[in-house]
Order: sequence, then structure tokens, then C-alpha cells
Amino acid sequence: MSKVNVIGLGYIGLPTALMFAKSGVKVVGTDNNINLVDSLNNGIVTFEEEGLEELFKEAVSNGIEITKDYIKTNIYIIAVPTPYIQESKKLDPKYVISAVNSILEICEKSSILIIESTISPGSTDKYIRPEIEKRGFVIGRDIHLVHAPERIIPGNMIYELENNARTIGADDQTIGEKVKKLYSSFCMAEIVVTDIRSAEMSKVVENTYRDINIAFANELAKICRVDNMDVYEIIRTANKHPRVNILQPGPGVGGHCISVDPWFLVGDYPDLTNLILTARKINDSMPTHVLGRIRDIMREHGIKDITKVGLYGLTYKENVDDSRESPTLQLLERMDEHLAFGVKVFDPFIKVRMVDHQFLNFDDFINEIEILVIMVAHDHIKHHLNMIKEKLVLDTRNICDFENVYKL
Ligand code: SAJ
Repeated sequence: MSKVNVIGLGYIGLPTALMFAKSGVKVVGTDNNINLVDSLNNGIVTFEEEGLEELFKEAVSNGIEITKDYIKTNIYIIAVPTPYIQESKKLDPKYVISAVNSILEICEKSSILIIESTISPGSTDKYIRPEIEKRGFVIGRDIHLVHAPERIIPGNMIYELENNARTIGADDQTIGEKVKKLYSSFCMAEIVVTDIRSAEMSKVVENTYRDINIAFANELAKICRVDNMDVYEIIRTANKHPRVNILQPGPGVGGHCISVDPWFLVGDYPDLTNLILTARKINDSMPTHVLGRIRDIMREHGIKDITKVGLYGLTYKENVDDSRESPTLQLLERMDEHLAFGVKVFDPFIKVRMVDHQFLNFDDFINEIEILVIMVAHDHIKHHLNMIKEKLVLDTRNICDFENVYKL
């Protein structure tokens, strides 16, 4: 079998490349970040994820190569970032386009080009096809296009790579089946072959569904706050219904997927996305809601000094080291806008200083504050609950069951 060249060795590309290699597929991983390439070649994985180090070792012993160069082969998987443009809320395809162009410069005839990066519905037609045709390639003859979005969740990536169903979107059924066979080397779940547009759309729909469900939980939390009802109890009870499955409220929605993908639909269909837009706004309003709760607690206890407040957790969710779009960063931004400086921050997963007044030692952090705001439910804080019992605690993740804890 020919080699697979995986382009982009980030949160998705790296575990995917390693998984292929572990399963006996010949893999070259390519990234233009030379520090990342060096680190991997020195045996150091570049982010924390359960089981990633072991997987890396297996992939290395199976001969995976890591380089900054694209290699000449006939199967490419693109897993580069697809940011969105803040102002227009539309997808910015620049990294995908640049990867496509680099591939076209060297690839063999009839290569298969698989895009794993999340792209908004219609992006293949709008950005990718013209780029390929512009260079004189005939799609379906010189290049076969496939969109194979991923579904793995940080914190459980390795398990989910093997066990989650996948979608393969292809122009041509035979190519779709060929790619399905390739992914079957490690994916044991169902792999659906469909067209590219449906694959693009279903990916964005999945994350939008979750965003809307979380927004509903967050709206319920706000309603329950007004009349002092226990939102968690209410959700737990409602979820006993066999067809109800409400997610959990929280301090906001972060990460590079759920807080971003719905905007692609809003950006492309502004007149048709009332529900999706409202959900986004509700989730984006949660850091401000938390700020209001902090203010309530400060008033109740006559605390005027914001430096007595400590935010626990900088990442976008528990037990990962990824802080992109995190609710804590959103909250700090709001505080900045209101000239409220000095709130203290700690996260056991963030080992270098990335914000002001950040502590790298948990004990020091706890000793300096009176109000602890749990923004992220890392296992670390669950194991240290005995150390915070004397503090005023605002638990936005519902992990403390001791008395006098403030909730969302
Ligand atoms: N959150 C809540 N309440 C909940 C669940 C999550 O407030 O009940 C918050 C989290 O704390 C976090 C944010 O939402 O800030 C997103 O976290 P997440 O765990 O729901 O999802 P991601 O962003 O880590 O991964 C999602 C997943 N998509 C779905 O579950 C539909 C994953 O399967 C995708 O692969 C990933 O997006 C992606 O790359 O698109």
C-alpha cells in the first residue's frame, strides 16, 4: 500500500496519523511548525491527551516519519486549522488552500486528497475545487476529492478514533469506498459514505446541535437562578423522560469546535439562523452571568477587593490543556472591558504564564483568595475539595456537594 501523508499535526492530525501508523499504514506526518516537528522527532508529544504517549511510541516503532516537508505519494489527509473571520463569521480557508497548493506541487497522478479539517457547507465547491482547477488539474481524473470530518472529543480521543462512526464524503462512490477501507484500518465503527456537501453539512450540524442543547441548559440555569430553583435537579429529573436529554449548564462554551462551527451557518445563512444565533448569544453571555454571580457573592460578604477572587481553570473544559476560546479567557476579557483587573487565576494544565495574575502553584493560589470560582472541573480540583471548604466557592460546574456552595 502507498504512503499516507497527513498534513497538520495538531489536536486532530497527530492522533489520526499515529493511529494509522499503529494500524500498519505507512504514514508521513507533515507540519510547517519546525518546533513541533523537532519536538516529535525528539520523542516529545506536543499536547496532553490520555493514551497519546503510548500511541506515539507504537507509531514510532511502526516507522512513522515526521517532517516539515510534503511528500510525493497518492493519499493526502489535510488536518490544518480552519479559523473563522471574527467580523463576518465566515470560514477562513487560507490554511487548507495553502496545503492543497503544496500538495498539488508534488502529488502523483490520481491522488486522493482527503480534507479532515472542519469546513463550512459548500466550502469544497467554493474554495477547493476552483483552486485545483485553476492549476489545470481535472478533478475526478488527476485528483480525487474527499471530505472526511472527524468526531473525536479531546480527553477521549484515542478511544473515539476507534469507536466513533465516521462520515466519508466523496464525488465518486468507488473512491469513497477506498477511503472507507483506509479508515477501517483503525476505525471499528460504521463508516457512512455520502457526497461531499452532505459530509460538510452533517459535521457542522452535529456541533450546532450540541451548542443549542447547551444553550437551553444555560437558559434554564438563568431562569432557575431568578426563583432559586435547582437547575441540576430539574435537568436530572427531566432527563428521566426517555426522549429528553438536556446537557449541562456551565460558565460558557469554549473550544475550537462548538463555539465556532455554528457561526459558519450564521455567516452563510443570516436570515435563516435565528435559533442558532440565539443559542450562540446565550452561550456567549454565560461568562457575564458568572461575573454577576461573583458580584452577588462579593456584595453579600462585603468583599470589595477583586484580587480576593480566584478563577480555577483556564482551559475550555476538564482534563485537557487546550485554552482556545475558553470561558475563563472570555470572562477575563469582559473584566478587562470593565476595568476590573487583578482577579487571580490557576490551572494545573497550564504550566506557563498566559494571563496576568496567574499562579503556577495551587497552594499559593488558594492562600491568596477568599472567593474561589470553579470554571473547569479538572480531576485535580475534585481531588483537592478538602482544601477549599473554608473558602466562599462559586461552583459553575456542579462538582461540589458541600453546604453553602454557590452555583450558577
Ligand atoms: N459544555 C457545557 N455543557 C455540557 C457539555 C459541554 O457547558 O453539557 C461546554 C464545555 O465545557 C466546553 C464546550 O461546551 O467549553 C465544548 O465542549 P464539548 O466537550 O461539548 O466538545 P468539544 O468542543 O471538546 O468537541 C466537540 C465534539 N462535538 C460533539 O460532541 C457534537 C467532538 O465530537 C467534535 O469532534 C469536536 O467538537 C470537533 O472537533 O468538532
